[in-house]
Amino acid sequence: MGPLEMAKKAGCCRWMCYVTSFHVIAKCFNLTERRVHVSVVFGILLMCSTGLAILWGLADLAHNDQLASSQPIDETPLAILLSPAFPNLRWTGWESETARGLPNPLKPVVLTHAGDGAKRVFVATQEGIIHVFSNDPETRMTRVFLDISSRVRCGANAVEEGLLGLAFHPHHKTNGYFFVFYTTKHSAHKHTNVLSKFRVFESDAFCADPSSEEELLRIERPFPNHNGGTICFGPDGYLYVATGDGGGDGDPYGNAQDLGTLFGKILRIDINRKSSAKGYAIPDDNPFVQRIGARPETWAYGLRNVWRMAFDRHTNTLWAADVGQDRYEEINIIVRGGNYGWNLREGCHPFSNGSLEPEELIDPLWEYSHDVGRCIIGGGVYRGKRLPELSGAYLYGDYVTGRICALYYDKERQRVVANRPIKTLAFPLLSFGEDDQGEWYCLTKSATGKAIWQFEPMGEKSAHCYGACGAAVKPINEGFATRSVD
Ligand SMILES: [Ca+2]
Repeated sequence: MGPLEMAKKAGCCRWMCYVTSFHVIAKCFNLTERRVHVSVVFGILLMCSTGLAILWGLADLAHNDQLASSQPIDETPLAILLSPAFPNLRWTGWESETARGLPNPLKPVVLTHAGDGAKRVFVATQEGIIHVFSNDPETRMTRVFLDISSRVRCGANAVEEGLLGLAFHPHHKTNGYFFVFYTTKHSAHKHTNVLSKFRVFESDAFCADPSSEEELLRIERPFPNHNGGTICFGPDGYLYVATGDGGGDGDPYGNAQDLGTLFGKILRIDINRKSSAKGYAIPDDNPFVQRIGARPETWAYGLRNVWRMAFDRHTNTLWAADVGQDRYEEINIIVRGGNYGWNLREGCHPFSNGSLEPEELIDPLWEYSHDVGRCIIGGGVYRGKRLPELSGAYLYGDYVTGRICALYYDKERQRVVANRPIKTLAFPLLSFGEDDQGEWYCLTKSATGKAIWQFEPMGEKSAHCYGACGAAVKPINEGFATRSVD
């Protein structure tokens, strides 16, 4: 029942009650004709007032709707801050300087878990080393789980390349498999990404066998930037892969809108089966399997450079942050077959001479302009226990400003209701990660090795440890060029 029907029904019921009551009263008390006429006049007056009540009700409802649509977004800072998650942790094999005395910052880009209940944390660095350690704040030393740095291309002139993705097989506990997405040195083509499967040693579940690599997918890229690189398993058991648009400014080849390429997509593949020509199979219900000329791996498209996507472990919704180019950074909920607009649109705004109508494209549920930040770092939906006020919020940040926020999305009303900043040190944020308990961390480039940060309630000590509130945007001065990652 709509608002109009509700108001009418309420008003009419009231009027019928009044008139009926007067007739009953007149009959019961055997009133004279004159008195009944007076009653009728009085009834008419009541009817008019009931009509006014209907109009009043409608006006009230309209006012409420107006309030709902113009309700401001809550942007008050959260009483939460970041603190070192494993303050005593040392990274096996890592030194803060190279042998030649040059700075050698730690660059962790993935934090995840094996889903096996063993309470281990895995952290992958961009240069190609995966560390593992116990999920205990007192942990003192990592162990090298896998070192493929000799295979990973991660140069100073290609800062977006390297080891970019890591995901454990849903049945890792029994089969020992995990998957890695990286830029390889072993290719005649300079910029080549591979998706590979590895497994742990049968004799040691805490150590991966470097010789177990099985390459599943190889993508040769025209440019070194926009590699995407996030890989994660969905609740359906399929592997989702973000590819990036192939690089260059403005997606010069129109890859993201071209269903015939793997660029600018989120792929969905079945790594438990193999088709005749591929290291994986295509799920039958992928959206473009029947379309001639389309790559059947495609799950969603029109994406520029998704830097981190993650499934909400409660709702199974896939959230993806897409890095913008000139003006806007955006957050999307990914649906089957969705076209997210790039390079016809940037955020909710036209880009280049796009020909598709906006209604054919899915706008982000949230965007921010380059006045606020320049390069979004996606996190995920918080479902941990330590911070109830974050429950259901999507955590994300910005590489250039270091700003971190919790975005609260009302699924029923399909609107963002809050975007609340979290106090930070404005450090060079690289990524986010979730442990097996559903707690989220953020990862930063670090000269000291202090690179994993946890969210914690703001206590008294925070006032002494940290300066201005994280709501204030401060630039980073660790030598990061504004566009070094885009
Ligand atoms: Ca978009």
